[in-house]
Amino acid sequence: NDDMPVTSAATQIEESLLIKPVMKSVIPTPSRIGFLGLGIMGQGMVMNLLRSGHEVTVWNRTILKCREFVKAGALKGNSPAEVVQSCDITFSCVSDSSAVKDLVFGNAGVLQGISPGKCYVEMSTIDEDTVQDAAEAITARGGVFLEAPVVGSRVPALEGQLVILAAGDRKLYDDCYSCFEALGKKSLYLGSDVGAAMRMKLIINMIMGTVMASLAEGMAMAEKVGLDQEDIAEVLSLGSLSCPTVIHKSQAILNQKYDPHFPLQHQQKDLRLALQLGDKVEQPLYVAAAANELYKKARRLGYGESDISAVFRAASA
Ligand code: NA7
Repeated sequence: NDDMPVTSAATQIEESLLIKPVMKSVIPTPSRIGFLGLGIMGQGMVMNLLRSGHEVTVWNRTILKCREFVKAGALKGNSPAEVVQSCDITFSCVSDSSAVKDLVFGNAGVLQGISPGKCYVEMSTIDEDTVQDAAEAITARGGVFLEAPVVGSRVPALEGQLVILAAGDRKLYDDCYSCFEALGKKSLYLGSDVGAAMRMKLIINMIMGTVMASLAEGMAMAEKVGLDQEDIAEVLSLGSLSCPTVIHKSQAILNQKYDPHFPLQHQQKDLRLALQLGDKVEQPLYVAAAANELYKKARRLGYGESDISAVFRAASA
């Protein structure tokens, strides 16, 4: 059924072979690094930490995903608490606020491994309240906290080309220098106020989500008025809208290739969280609110785990 999300393992492997991590001369910190969450983002990030010579201990809820990383030189922890106990700095990158709550406050969770001086860096994109609760609980036990959500999806994660937005403990930010060098092309410290980096990240992803939704509607309308989508994609690529998102996502729509670079359900989460933030400060968000509905519809159609470009399916339904 060609209406169903397409995720071909063969094409993903083919694509992975085309990815060339940017060669960097990183001097790895001697600190022991922990990493919780080997999803699309975590996988690329851990590979780049290992490649640059960091000692990394990994944990993932689905244990099987650790195997490839152990083969590549990682150590394996049996629980988040154990990783935090055995490492100096532990990073986490999991799906959403509820995953972070499970990870931090759950049984054998991060909190149980925190003792004075232990450092924890939250890289998932979640709501401000949750990240602040986690920060409070960790610092109350003598731990050190930094939030560091990232801008970029699967390919930038694999290539070490993310943009890291950080807020919280300044010394911990400095101590993460070699890790951030390995993971990204730029890191920004936005101050000691935990929440500032999440706010920045949500605004960036709100813009991304509305641009993608608009592209999807344009491509859907092209079809309805008898235009060739390929021509629309070409004209877009020649004009001032030519940017990696518009180029790659119009190709994804043309080729009906929705293997996840940025899962659609995470984009909808980010729009939802951005709308909540707008609500808090009485900022009208007409365009983002409309885009959010389109992503909700795409989820309903079964595209939650597909790439955000599958929002086209909701626009063209
Ligand atoms: P993915 O590829 O959807 O991966 C999600 C990860 O989160 C994956 O490792 C999951 O483990 C893990 N997860 C989900 N729920 C839980 C709970 N309850 N407890 C522990 N671990 C959990 O997401 P991405 O890598 O694309 O994105 C990660 C974040 O970066 C997200 O906030 C984005 O918005 C930005 P699993 O393998 O399913 O056992």
